[in-house]
Amino acid sequence: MAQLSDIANEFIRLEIEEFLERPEEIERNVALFNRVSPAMQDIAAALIDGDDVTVDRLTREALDGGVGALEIMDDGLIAGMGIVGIKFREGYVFVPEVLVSARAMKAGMAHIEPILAASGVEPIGTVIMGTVQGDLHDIGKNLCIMMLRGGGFTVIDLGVNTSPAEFVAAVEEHRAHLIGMSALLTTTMPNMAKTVEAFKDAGLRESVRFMVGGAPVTPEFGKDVGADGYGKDALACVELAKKLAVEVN
Ligand code: B12
Repeated sequence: MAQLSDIANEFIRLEIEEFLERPEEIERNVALFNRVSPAMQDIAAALIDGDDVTVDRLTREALDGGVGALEIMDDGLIAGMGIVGIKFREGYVFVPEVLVSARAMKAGMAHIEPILAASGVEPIGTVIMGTVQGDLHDIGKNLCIMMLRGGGFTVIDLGVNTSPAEFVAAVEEHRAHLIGMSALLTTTMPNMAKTVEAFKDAGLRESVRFMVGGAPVTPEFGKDVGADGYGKDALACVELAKKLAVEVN
């Protein structure tokens, strides 16, 4: 079994020791950081520490050293944000600290995005993506957008706090058939259902397919709100978009 003491990065070891309390989260993170390379641990540590300059430098160095963009995204940036999320939930850090880590994440993503977007394939279709009304979280949505663009989709990004009417208007304007909704708050998840309803009211429900995602969203919840599919992460989002694109093309 993976041991805490086997994790190369001392900062990560201390973070797990000091801030993680739930046995399943300790076990998951010990296993995760034992699996990822020391270079990815360093990126995760700098992100947790909110050090955007170091995240920027380490991401560039890793890419120059031949590490894949996806590996950096999953094993460095998202892994680090996972710890930040737990510290936030437990009240060890607050909104300003999380924003500083989010800025560090953006510094790393700035190098990764062009690589993921440069696959040069013909557009498969247009996806309208937005975080639902009342919700300002956009890191996960932006990762999905990067991956969708890299996977050959044209993406219209409606940003955060997107009302049902804005989703409908964007679909009409861009003649799109795929919609991706992101929600990170249990209080905003019901706005996914409201958006699906708005499409029914506009007589457009049959011509579009809905994808839903975000940390608190589950496949069951997706079914309940009348979505056509749920994706657990950005890779799953692209797979789902490809599957649904076939249905509406
Ligand atoms: C960063 C963060 C913030 C930042 C957001 C910065 C930004 N630009 O996004 C700031 C500090 C602004 C913030 C604010 C708030 N936050 Co906040 N935040 C987080 C945190 C720590 C990380 C979220 C994140 O970026 N994760 C990393 C990304 C990569 O993961 P992801 O979003 O899940 O996305 C992945 C998948 O879900 C999927 N996916 C995402 N979207 C989609 C869409 C589709 C279509 C598909 C297929 C897939 C998909 O793919 C992504 C990539 O793999 C989470 C904790 C957590 N563990 O989630 C809390 C969290 C979401 N926040 C929380 C709270 C409470 C708040 C505030 C209310 C705090 C406050 N008191 O003000 C405000 C709300 C503001 C608002 N109205 O939205 C709670 C929500 C609790 C709940 N039950 O609803 C959480 C869970 C923390 C906690 N445990 O308490 N937050």
